[in-house]
Amino acid sequence: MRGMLRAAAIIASGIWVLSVVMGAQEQAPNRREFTIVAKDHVFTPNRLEVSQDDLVKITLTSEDQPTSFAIDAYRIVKRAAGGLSTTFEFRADQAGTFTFYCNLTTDPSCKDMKGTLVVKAK
Ligand SMILES: [Cu+2]
Repeated sequence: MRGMLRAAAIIASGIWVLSVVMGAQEQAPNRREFTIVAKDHVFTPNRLEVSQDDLVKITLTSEDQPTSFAIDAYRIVKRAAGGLSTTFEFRADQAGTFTFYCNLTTDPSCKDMKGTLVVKAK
């Protein structure tokens, strides 16, 4: 009797593990890629729309001055040197509308470099 219960428990836990693994596969993250060009103190595009939990890959390309891409709520600050690119990824786990901006202070126009990230709730 005890052995049968144990066998049943093992089978049940096996089914549980299988369902967790299959569930994880179903929830494989959506990947989104964007290239943002910074030129003349403007980000192009200046609006990104993704869904919550998307894996977002951004390539930030400076076409003139050094620039950066910062989103406070996501604790992201990435720099691209003048004429160069930087690539980074993050999971858009917080829904909402966020401002991304250049946090450099070397040029007064940097404070006008802004865009919007929209993360649609699941
Ligand atoms: Cu700037």
